[in-house]
Parts: sequence; structure tokens; C-alpha cells
Amino acid sequence: MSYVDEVLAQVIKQNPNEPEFHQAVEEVLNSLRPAIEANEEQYRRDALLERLVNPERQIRFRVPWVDDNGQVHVNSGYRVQYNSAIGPYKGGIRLHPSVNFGIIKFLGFEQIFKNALTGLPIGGGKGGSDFDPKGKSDREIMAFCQSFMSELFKYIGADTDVPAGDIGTGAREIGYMFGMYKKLRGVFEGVLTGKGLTYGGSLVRTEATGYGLLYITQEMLKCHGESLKDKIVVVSGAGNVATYDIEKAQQLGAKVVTCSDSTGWVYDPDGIDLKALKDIKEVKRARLSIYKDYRPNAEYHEGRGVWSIKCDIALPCATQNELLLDDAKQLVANGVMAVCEGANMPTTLEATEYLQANGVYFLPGKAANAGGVATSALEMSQNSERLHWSFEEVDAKLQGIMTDLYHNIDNAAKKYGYEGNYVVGANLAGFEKVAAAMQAQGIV
Ligand code: NDP
Ligand code: 2IT
Repeated sequence: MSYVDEVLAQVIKQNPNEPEFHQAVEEVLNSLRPAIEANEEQYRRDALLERLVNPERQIRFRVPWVDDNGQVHVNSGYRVQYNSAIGPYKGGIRLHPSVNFGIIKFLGFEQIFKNALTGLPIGGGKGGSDFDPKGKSDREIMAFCQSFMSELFKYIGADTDVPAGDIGTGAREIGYMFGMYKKLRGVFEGVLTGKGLTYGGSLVRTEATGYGLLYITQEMLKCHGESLKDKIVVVSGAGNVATYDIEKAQQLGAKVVTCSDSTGWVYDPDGIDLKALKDIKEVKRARLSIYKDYRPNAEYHEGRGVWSIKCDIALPCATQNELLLDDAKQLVANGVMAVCEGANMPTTLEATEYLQANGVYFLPGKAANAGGVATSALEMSQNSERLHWSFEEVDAKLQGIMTDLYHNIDNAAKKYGYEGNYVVGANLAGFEKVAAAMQAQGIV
């Protein structure tokens, strides 16, 4: 059996009932075959892949909190400190009822390669809880965040592990967590990113994932003689990533006609009204069903369905495995040109293969959504030098990072004979950097 197949089999055996983790490892290791096969003997002797797929450390802890009626609830908190070969662990905190070790490990594993691709010195990690923020009062959110941090603070720090936002964790939650960390440690340091602008946050971090997604999409299209101008774009999700990718897509001349949340989706043939979307999601924290109150011409549908709308470009920005094989078939039948992942692993393996086999430009999440964590790393830099950069300065750096990232993965794909396959390119380029750092640091 080849070394890659051996390690894949081990991962499945040693991590039962974690399908998302298996899926992420399978995609990456399959892409790495050309690089592994070229050095198989040495990598096998050094157990490089076993060290890559096993987190350096994983922590699970109890998170008790009191609701507004005095009832105590107990959730699980997780942090997976996956790989620190190129820098402190870095990655978001997801608050969603579906969170378990398998989800956090898939996200942490992806994060290793994504963070390497940014070109910045950050290792891979991820955390979260099965706490459901929906419908909770502000005080309940604060109670949860404080309890969560009262345990997590022991394991993180500006030079060891720097969490940030993800699904269910935005500026409000980061603020409560930062306050508790500071109180417990007595240190004001850049231990979290995505902080508010009045206490160490970076300009552009809120917009960064969505903006970055459009910057890299734009660069890819440009290299294929295309542009975003007048393109019809469908987006899933209505959270942080979706909102700011809609904003940037519109600024670049595209027309975005859909967005969605976990209850339903909106089709607005005149183009999504961003002001309405921000009011619904950022101010009212409400469901998308009320979008029609703002835009009577729009359609609202329960359930899922954004991929049924004819488009040039599809941007999945909600969650994992939300774009399935049938969706890919429908997108191809409707003539889609590009699919670029704002979310982490939103496209299933078979849907990805179908899109690629049908000539669709496909940018995987670990490349396409890297603008968020890249700007987090810029926030860390600003915190370290105790300075604050202008919006234009951070935005220009983000654009540069996403443009370089595209060429880096494009070149890696070409180098190994997979021209145009950005999945293989991203995995190989990320792996090369992390593997070199791991090999240089010995068996640790
Ligand atoms: P938010 O919590 O701000 O928004 C998530 C959106 O996706 C919401 O509209 C939510 O709907 C929807 N959603 C979440 N889970 C499901 C589900 N199981 N089924 C259907 N819809 C769902 O999160 P973000 O925008 O920050 O994150 C979106 C994706 O982008 C995630 O995959 C995340 O890991 C990834 N990402 C985020 C980055 C960041 O900087 N924030 C950086 C890179 C990647 P509802 O509100 O109804 O739950
Ligand atoms: O998936 C991701 O890259 C994030 N949620 C952002 C992580 C970060 O540290 O900014």
C-alpha cells in the first residue's frame, strides 16, 4: 500500500464517526500524492504524514452558564492546537450546535494549509462549542463567552495561540471573550483577533474574508481573460463572509442575486439590497424571511435552493457540505463559469470533481477564504508594534496577499502537472511550506 493510503486508512480507523475530518484529510492527502511519492521513503521514515494529521494538542472542557431564568446549562468547549511549525496556532472559534471534535479537527486541519498560503507566520488551530447563540439574550451570550474563556485562557496567548471569529462568533463575542481574558491574565495583548476598533482591532478585519474572496476571484478571472463586471453571482449564507463578499462583488460591478440562512433563501432579481441585509443580520439579528418587507419584488423560499438560480459565478459562504453533486450538476447545466469557496469545505468531494471535470474554475476555501485569517495576522502585527494602520494600508496588503496567493497555487499546480487544478495547487503549496518547517525542526 502506498504511504498516503496507509495514513488515510489509519486516520479513518483512529478517528471513527468524524466524517467531515475524514473528508478534509482525504482531499488533502490525495492531492499530495505527487509530492509524497517523490520522497516516499524519507517521509515514511520520518512519519511526516502521521505528524501532520495528528494534532499537537486537543482540549475539551466544560462550559457551564446561567440563562435569564436562572437555569444552568452545560456546553462543551473545544480547542484543537493542530500545528505550530510556522507560527503560533491561529484559527477561529465556532459556536454552533453541530460542533464536535470531528468538525473542529476538519477546520483545524484545513487551517494549517490556509495559514501557510497567506505567506504569514501563523500555525493552524481551531476551537468552538456546541453552544447555540440563536435566540439568546445579550446577557446570556456574555455569560457563555465569559465561562468559555475562564477555561480557555489557560491555553492561549499572543505568542502561543490566537483565536478569532467563525460561525456564531463575531465582534460582540470576541469583545466579551477578550474582556474575560484580560481580567484573568491581567495582560492587555493581542490574544484574539477580530477585536473592536477601540481596543486593538484592525480596520478591514470585518470585511476581510468577503473582500479577499472577491480579490482572488478577480485575479483568477483576469488570468483567464474575464472580469467580474456584469457577472451574475449567487451567494449562500448571510453572515460575515457572505455580507462582505456581496459588498465587494457589487463594488466590482457584479450583480449578486441570492443569499441564504439556515431557514431559507432570497432571490432578488434586481440585486441584493446590502443595506437591508445588514439591517436584518447585523442590527436586528433576524431571519431572512423579513427581507421581503424591504424589497417586495424579491422572492423568499424556505429550505435550500440558491444553486438552482442561473449564474456565472457561485460563492458558497455558509457552511460545510452545502453544495452537493446535484447542485453542481444544476450549476453546470446553467453555464456557471466559476465556483469560489467563501466557507470552509462547502463543496462535497464529488461535487468538486464534477465541477472541475466540466471545466468550471474552482477555488477551494483554504485559498479563497484566506483573506480573513491573513488580515487577522495583520491585526497581530499591529498589536505587536502597538500601532494602527489605515483602512487603505490594510486593504492594499490584503489585495497583495490574495493576488500572490492565486499565483502561488496556480504555479504549484503547474509545477506538478495539474495546471488549472487549484485544489491540488493549494494543498501542495501549503504542504511544501509546512513540511519544510517541520523537517527543519526535527522530531518534536
Ligand atoms: P456567520 O455566523 O456570520 O454566518 C454563517 C451563515 O451561514 C449564516 O447565514 C448561517 O445561517 C448560515 N449557516 C450556518 N450554518 C448553517 C447550516 N448548518 N445550514 C445552513 N446555513 C447555515 O459565519 P461566517 O460568515 O463567519 O462563516 C461562514 C463560513 O465561512 C464558515 O464556513 C466559516 O468557517 C467560513 N470562514 C469564516 C471566516 C471569518 O473570518 N468569519 C474566515 C474564513 C472562513 P443562520 O444564521 O440561520 O445559522
Ligand atoms: O476559517 C477561518 O479562516 C476563520 N474563521 C478565521 C480565522 C482567523 O484566525 O481569523
